[in-house]
Amino acid sequence: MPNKEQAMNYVGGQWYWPDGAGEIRSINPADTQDIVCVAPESSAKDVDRAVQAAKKAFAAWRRTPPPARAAIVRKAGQIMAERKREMGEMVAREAGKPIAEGLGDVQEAIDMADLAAGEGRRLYGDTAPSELPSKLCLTFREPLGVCGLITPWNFPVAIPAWKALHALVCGNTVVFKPASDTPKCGEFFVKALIDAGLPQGVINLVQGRGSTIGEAMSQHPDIRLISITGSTVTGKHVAEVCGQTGKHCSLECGGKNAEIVMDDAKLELAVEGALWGAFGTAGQRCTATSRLIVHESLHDKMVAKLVEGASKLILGPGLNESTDVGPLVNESQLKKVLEYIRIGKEEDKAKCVCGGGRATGQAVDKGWFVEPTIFTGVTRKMRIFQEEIFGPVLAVVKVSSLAEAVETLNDCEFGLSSSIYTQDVNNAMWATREIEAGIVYVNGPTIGAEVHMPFGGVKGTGNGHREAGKTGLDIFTEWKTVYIDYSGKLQRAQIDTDQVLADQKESV
Ligand code: UN1
Repeated sequence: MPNKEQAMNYVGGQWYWPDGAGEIRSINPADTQDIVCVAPESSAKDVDRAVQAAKKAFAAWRRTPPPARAAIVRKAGQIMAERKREMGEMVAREAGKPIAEGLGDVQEAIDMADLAAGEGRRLYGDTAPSELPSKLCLTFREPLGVCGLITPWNFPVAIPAWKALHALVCGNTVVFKPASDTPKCGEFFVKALIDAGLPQGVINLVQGRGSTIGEAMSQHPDIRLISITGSTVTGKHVAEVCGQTGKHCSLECGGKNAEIVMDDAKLELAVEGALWGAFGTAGQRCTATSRLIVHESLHDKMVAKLVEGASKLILGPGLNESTDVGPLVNESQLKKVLEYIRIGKEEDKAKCVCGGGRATGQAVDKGWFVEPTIFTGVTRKMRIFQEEIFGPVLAVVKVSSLAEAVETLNDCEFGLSSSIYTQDVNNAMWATREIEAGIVYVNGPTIGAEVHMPFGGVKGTGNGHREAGKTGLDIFTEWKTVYIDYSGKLQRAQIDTDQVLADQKESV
């Protein structure tokens, strides 16, 4: 293929293709004949090269005043705003998202630049009194060093931004591995930072497979933190390796998010929320609605409206303005989702009331499209209720009370996002307290997180960290505690404190 577009590595300020590296093809999932680019199958050697560059750059970057670091991040945000259309179109082409969602992805990165840049003038620490006279206690946030960032294809600009922009403002240097399905989007993101004036070696981009590059990053002794968004299986493995090599590790893994609809809910609103939550991004969001828990009094009406709404959704390439639902990202994902649909059809009592197969027709024949699919009669033990499918498949469960609804929602290994539709504030607040999830929406779908709020989940979804928000800073910094003694003598904590009180009494 002459003149084929390449997505290269960027290390120490140089773009390069590793000698003899194999090619990973980035394919437009809506038209598998369209090869977006090829990326190198980099090796552990490339990871090491990137880590050495990041280590070298760290010495100066950590001493750069945070407002100066933030100025570059702000500029990168402005550049992404200028390139929003071009980047959004690349998201639509490479990841298959409808163009409005592609633009939303880039907007989320711009928003994140705005948030992270502001932190350059905060990064607040604490001051505290000492138990001893003429002594002062302070805390400072310090960068960790080289951070390894492993990101998914489904938010190929936004999630790198969540991770990298906080990491950089905090003074870390970065080795970034984008998903092998979306190397070009990863490159576009890095280019915005380079063009904003980020010094050489501060961000390094290594393209390749997770099994090689992610593994080499997790193993590397000079990487201090791995932050990964991916499947629970991969996340757990990375956490194990990080444990063995003494790294920090922040995990953002699977979800099986549910929308609860109570008997007093505004039905149209709940239906709209479920359609957007379940079929937006073709169900390929960590926050997608994959379970719908409906009060029996509304169940039949709601299912009928959902089926009507789902069958009206327009499937097609993301670059078509009229598309509502794009393709699945790759062939193995297509096979996995179709397999789950097959399992659902065979599961006891579950009934496929909408979709249920690969989509066909002129607009979709060239790509990996699956029909928006709805199962009713689902019960808690079923695999389509319990397991993350990451596709346009919604499992509907009928319940008869709020307590049963919440118990049903919680009966699952994941805990990322959740939602409840009700007009009753008491029920909403009770559910908000009882739901086991990192995010709860009241009268809104399970998707729609904003960058200035903490993002993450409980149980199998993560390991206690929250990205974005102000909590993102905790992932990318360590605390340094400083005591300043200006008494001019040795003062012993915990021991001389009695003497301090005695001296105090004497002087009264
Ligand atoms: C993800 O699903 O991987 O709330 C991230 C949302 C988006 C972020 C989702 N703002 O759905």
